[in-house]
Amino acid sequence: MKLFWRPQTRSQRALWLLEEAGVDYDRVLIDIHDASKPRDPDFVKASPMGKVPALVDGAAMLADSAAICMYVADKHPEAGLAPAINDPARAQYYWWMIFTPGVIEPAMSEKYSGVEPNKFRNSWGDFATMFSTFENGLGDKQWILGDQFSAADIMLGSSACFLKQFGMLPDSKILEAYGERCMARPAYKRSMEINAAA
Ligand SMILES: N[C@@H](CCC(=O)N[C@@H](CS)C(=O)NCC(=O)O)C(=O)O
Repeated sequence: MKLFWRPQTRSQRALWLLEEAGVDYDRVLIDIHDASKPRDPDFVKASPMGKVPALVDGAAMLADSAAICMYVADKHPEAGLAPAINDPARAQYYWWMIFTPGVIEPAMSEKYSGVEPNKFRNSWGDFATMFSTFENGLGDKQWILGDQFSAADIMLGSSACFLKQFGMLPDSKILEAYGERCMARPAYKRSMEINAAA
């Protein structure tokens, strides 16, 4: 597998997932700030929008951190990062995997840009609803699906960290503690070391 990535971006999620899965992969740095530089043709094919992360795995190729996390977690069931397809927990897994790109990120972007929310029109509701749904969904559980860490925690845990980094995390003991649990994982730490060394 070849991961196209850039430090300090959403690539962090794919790195973290690959480190959790413990699989072999190569990393290829992409300069997202200068699209005029020639780019690896595999990256161009895998990421039609020119965004990182992207992944190429033989004939399979895809972009988007959530899609990559789902792909690798399903391809490597032995890593235990996704409930089995016929496990009822799979339903909540889907919901929470989509919650970051479908709800958290647009709500963050709307708030950050100072756009007037319209929670009935917009599919992400609004920032306050996103936040209470996230917090209530986690409740007193260790991970979003309960005791079992999954790829959904990579999406949500990284989002909790991004919210904090952008100074957008409202007072929340639940999400603060969740972010800290995520950051304490050895695979998360390895992914941050890879980021720092690039
Ligand atoms: N939904 C995508 C978003 C990816 C994305 O926006 N990546 C940014 C970096 S965080 C990027 O590559 N920007 C460069 C560009 O748009 O040209 C994901 O989660 O992977």
